[in-house]
Amino acid sequence: MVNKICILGLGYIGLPTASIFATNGFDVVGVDTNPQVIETVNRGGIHIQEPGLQTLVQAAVKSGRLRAALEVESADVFIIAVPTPVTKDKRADLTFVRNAGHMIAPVLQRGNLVVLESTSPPGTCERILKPVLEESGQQAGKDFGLAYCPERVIPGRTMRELIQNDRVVGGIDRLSAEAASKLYKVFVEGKIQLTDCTTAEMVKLMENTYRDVNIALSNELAMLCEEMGISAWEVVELANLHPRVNIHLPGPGVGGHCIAVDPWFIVERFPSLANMINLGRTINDSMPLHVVKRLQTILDGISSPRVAVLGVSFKGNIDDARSTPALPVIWGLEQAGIGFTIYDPHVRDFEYELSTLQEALTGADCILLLTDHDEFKFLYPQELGKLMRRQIVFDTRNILGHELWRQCGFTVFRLGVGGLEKVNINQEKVIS
Ligand code: SAJ
Repeated sequence: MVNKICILGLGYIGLPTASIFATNGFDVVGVDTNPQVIETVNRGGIHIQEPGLQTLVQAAVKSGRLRAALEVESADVFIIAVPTPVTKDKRADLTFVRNAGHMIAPVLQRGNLVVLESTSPPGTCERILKPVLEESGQQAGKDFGLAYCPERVIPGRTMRELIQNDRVVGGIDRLSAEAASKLYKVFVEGKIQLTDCTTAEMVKLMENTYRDVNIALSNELAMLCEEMGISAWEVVELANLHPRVNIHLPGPGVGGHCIAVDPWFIVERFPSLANMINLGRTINDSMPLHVVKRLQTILDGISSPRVAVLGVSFKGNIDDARSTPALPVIWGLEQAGIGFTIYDPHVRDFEYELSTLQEALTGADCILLLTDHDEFKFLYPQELGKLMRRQIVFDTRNILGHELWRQCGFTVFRLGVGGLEKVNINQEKVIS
């Protein structure tokens, strides 16, 4: 009988999961190493912006069923939802997972269940977490259950998707998988599929790797179309009319903490086998440089060019600029001696100074759009153009109304669309 759950890691997965279990009648202790997080949660607050989370945490804490603490306590179930970052040399950093195991081992009791949720390299449960937990003198499978149950939610829809999405549960043995499945059935409305730990670990990695490789295919298509003088956006749109085709969209690079990270966990384990996965990462990580090189061609002939960078978060309509492809693009501008200003309607915290839209555009020769924020779809080129020294726009997300921008005097370039207009800024437009 499960009454008490201890969740290690109160991040964008741990805190929503803790609040959902607490509001479903369990006593939940949320453990985090950050005292500010503990203080915030215990007063019913949140440190993560996620629709619906504040209400749930407030109710859970008020009911007395959710408590945050710095130390792990004995419980019936332990859920590990700690970060698994990738290092600079593209290796999985499992320090937090190991530390979680070492914190649980001293209080682990016979009949307990331990569930790892963090995205991890294949074999982490079997080879890393299991031995650490068995330092308790108990044996996984025989004395306590051990399972792997990854999340598959998208920020902004976490609360809904944690409940509605199907889930995969991998057990160190059948009983562990069934115990974990029974636990998640408390709130999961989707199907729960049972398998073993390593398969479940690989399922999570392949979900994101599929997307990364698909985006790399689209980015390679973009470079081909630039050579051919056609539009990759049109090719993707028309090819996806095929009922079994789903080509993703090109972009200036792949950011975020998942799609750009998870494939490396496979490459690290199988460097000589995971060739396509490795190449996908290489292609996506080459896009910022491709954008800078294309921009240099566009600005060729302009003395002391200045660019207004629009959007630096790693994807549209969020404020997260950590691991954003905009950063290597900006480094490229610096190396190419291209001046720049930056405007982002959502990001407040960034390595470079952020301007207002007006400040960013004033005196600029070219707009470089890097993030697909909805706000940018409603920019009015007539007014913006008056602020600029030259009216050029390089849209790497294909979200602007290009005909309107052209009618307002802009020369429009797009990632993945080549050869349509090679403009010598100081002379006549040359259609190649
Ligand atoms: N991107 C493209 N082309 C595309 C799609 C995305 O260039 O066609 C770029 C985006 O601009 C961005 C990056 O890829 O830079 C990743 O964007 P994303 O929205 O696909 O991915 P994330 O990082 O938001 O993925 C999240 C992850 N979940 C959490 O962060 C909790 C991931 O584990 C999920 O699998 C994913 O959502 C999801 O969609 O399920």
